[in-house]
Parts: sequence; C-alpha cells; structure tokens
Amino acid sequence: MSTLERVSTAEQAPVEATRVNSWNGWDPLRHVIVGRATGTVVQAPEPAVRRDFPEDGFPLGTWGPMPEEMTAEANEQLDSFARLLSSRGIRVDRPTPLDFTQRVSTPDWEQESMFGCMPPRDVLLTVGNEILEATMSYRSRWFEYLAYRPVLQSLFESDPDMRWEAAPKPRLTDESYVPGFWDTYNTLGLGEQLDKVAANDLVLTEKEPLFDAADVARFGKDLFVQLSLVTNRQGYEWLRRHFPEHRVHAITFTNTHPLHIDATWVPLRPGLVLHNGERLATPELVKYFEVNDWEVVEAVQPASWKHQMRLSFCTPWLSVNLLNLDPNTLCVEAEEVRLADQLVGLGFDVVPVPFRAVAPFGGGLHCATVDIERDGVLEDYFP
Ligand code: ABU
Repeated sequence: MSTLERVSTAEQAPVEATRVNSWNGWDPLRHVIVGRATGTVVQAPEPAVRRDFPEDGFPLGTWGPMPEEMTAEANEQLDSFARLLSSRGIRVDRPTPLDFTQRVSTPDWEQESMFGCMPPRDVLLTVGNEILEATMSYRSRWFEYLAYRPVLQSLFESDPDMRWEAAPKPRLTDESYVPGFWDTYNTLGLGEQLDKVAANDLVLTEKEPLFDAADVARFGKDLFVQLSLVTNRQGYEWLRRHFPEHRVHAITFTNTHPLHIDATWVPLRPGLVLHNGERLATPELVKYFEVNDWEVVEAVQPASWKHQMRLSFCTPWLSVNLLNLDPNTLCVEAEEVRLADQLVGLGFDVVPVPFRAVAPFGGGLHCATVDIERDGVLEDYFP
C-alpha cells in the first residue's frame, strides 16, 4: 500500500459517534473529559490573583512550573481515575497540554505565564447539547480553552446536534479589577469580608461579563450561579440571557474566598443537595429548596490532609467535590472515609478514588472532569 493510500485510509476512519447531552450532575454518565496535570504552573502575579507559598519555594512575586514529582503523582492519579471510568464503560477524553510557562499577551496586556489544564470544569460548561467556553477572569487562564479545542473540534465533527459556544472573550484590562484589592482585603476582619462577599464587592469590577464555568451548578431547568472572586454580576447576567429557557439564579455563601460552587453546594440526586455548612447559604436559597421538597444535608467535616496543602489554592472542602456516575453512585476521594460513610447512610454506592495528589493542581473529582454525555432530558425539579 502506498503512503498516499495509507493516509487516505486513515483519514476515512469513521469518527466514533458522540452525543453531547447533560442537564444536571447526577444522571448516568456516558462520556467525560478528565484533566491533565502536565505542565501546570504556579502562576505569575496578576491583578486577579497572587500566589504566595513562601514555605514551598514560591514566595509572593515568584512563579514557575509545579515540582516534577508532584506533577507525576497527580498524573498517575488522574490516569488511574480515567482508567476506572473507562472500565465502567464511560468514554473518556483528555485535554492537550500547551507550554503553560509561555508568556501570553493580547493588545491590552502581557502576562508572564499561563496556568494548566487540570480543572476542565472551570473552563467548560455543558448544558444540554451545548458546551460553552467560559470567559475566565485570570489573564493566566485567558488562553486555557486552547487545551480543549482538539476535543471540542472532534465532538463538533461527530455530533451534528452539538452546540459549540464561547462567551465573549473579555478584555481583562486594569479596569476589570479593583486596584489594590488584595492589599486591603486580607487586612479586613471576617465580618467586613463577608459583607463584601454578600455584595459581590470583590476583586472584579463590573466592566465586562466574567465567569468561570465551575461557579455554575446545574439542576435541570435551574442553574445556580455563585458570585465569587472569579464571577461578577455581569457574568451572571450574561448567563441569564444566554439560557432563556432556564431559571438562572445569582447566589452567594458566607465564604470569605469564594471560588467555584462545587465544594459548597453539591447536587447529589433529585431532591438531595450536599451543603458545606461552613459556608452558609442565604435564607432565600434554603427556602427555595425546601418549598420544592429538597433535602439539604450538611456534609461531615473533611479528613485532615495538611500534607496535601503544599502549593494548593483549594481548601480541605474538596472532600465534597464529588463526581456522580449515576443518581445512586458517587466517586469520593479515597481518604474521605467519614464522608463515604455519610453518603452510604444516604443510600449511595461509593466508589473510592485516590485523588489527594491532584488537589494542588486545581481541585477534586468534580473539578477534574467535565460532562460530555449523561442520559436524561431537561427536567424541572423546582416546579
Ligand atoms: N473548585 C474548587 C473549589 C475549592 C474550594 O472551595 O476549596
């Protein structure tokens, strides 16, 4: 066979049929993206975020690749999780890492480094047959969508009904950030910080719509958008207009450093939400769930995992960052034994997954994944 024939045969290989479809976090999972730790960087400082890990080799102002041994261990756990999902018949796609140490720029700014492609949940939001690329709000994450473009392109080619959308790319000029925010915010008392969180008077201004996909919790027809350090009111407003068939709610919790909703208010199955009780919900939110006959269960305290806080910007509450395989089955971090017992008591089958080493790369089992396909249709769980 000539080279030409071989190429031509390869090009004609059938693309595996795919269907993008996911309306909530609990329907039976068929297809998912699992992130990669490869190339992750402790970001260079920027207006939205400043990493400060003096004990671990990255004091304020410094930046660079995560230590090789940590990256290797995280990749082992991610690969093993991907194999576990595959062994259960779930199709798994992976992102394509870039050189995240490279300097990036737009006509408006230059940034010394990118970040990585471990938490795909931050970047991509699946609602029904649509996958939406979030705006993001860190300059270091502006180009992160590129790591997912090969997967998205392939989904687009194989599913004629897929809607591939991208929210308006933000300018992220200095006007998008409150000047000197981090110098003052960290000197405020708890009450003052929580007042600012409730008013969403944080590092982002309202210059333009900004949101991370992981600030959206999907409950069928209802989408709950957490206003946070990475999601502003304009971001919520953009999402509300973008999903006119949904009820889109802006919500806050008593969390001094709100960053993604998926370690705070976690849908488990229709009628049951797991709540991180250290981050109180507003009475309005609790009432909305209660009048619709939902049970709100407070999660047990996370297991201690101080040893894994090295270079991590997440909290131990990644314990509740769970992935549903279906409405009765939950993937839970292997060391979170107390939480597993609580979930078994609530009627779930628990699949323990070693995942501690992934935390410093941006999250837990939910952060590390994005739904491509779950069985099920759009339903109204708050009629
Ligand atoms: N998506 C990560 C949430 C991390 C945290 O609340 O600690």
